[in-house]
Amino acid sequence: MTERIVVVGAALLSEGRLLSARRSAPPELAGRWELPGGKVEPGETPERALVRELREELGVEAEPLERVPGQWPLKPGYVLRVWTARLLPGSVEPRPLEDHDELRWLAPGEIWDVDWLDADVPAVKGALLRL
Ligand code: DCM
Repeated sequence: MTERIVVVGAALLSEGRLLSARRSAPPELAGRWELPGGKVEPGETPERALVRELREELGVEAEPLERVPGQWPLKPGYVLRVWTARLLPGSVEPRPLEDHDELRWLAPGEIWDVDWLDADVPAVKGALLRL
């Protein structure tokens, strides 16, 4: 049976803008933009993983809102699932603590100004419907 590793991504929304994060590693992905997130650990729910990854990568306290319908293949054995999310009241602003070297809040007209990872493009389109 094939293991399917779930990578969760957050479409973090604030004041009608979407957060994008520029990857600093690995070399083949560095410089491309993504929805922040990461792998779900064994025994962890995707929603808990999302909260953990946003805390680790961005230093924020956030909550998942809604699953963006669909899932998208990454490298073999990995699949991307995305939730919209919001910062909790009192959370600090996101900072690129690991994996990223720049963050941008994108207004609706700026969404396609950044070079999204291939897998993230359909996820971003889905998230935009909720912006
Ligand atoms: N990934 C992606 N889009 C995201 C998050 C991750 O395409 N929004 C990919 C990049 C890696 C894999 O998933 O190939 C695992 O991500 P990480 O290295 O962040 O754990």
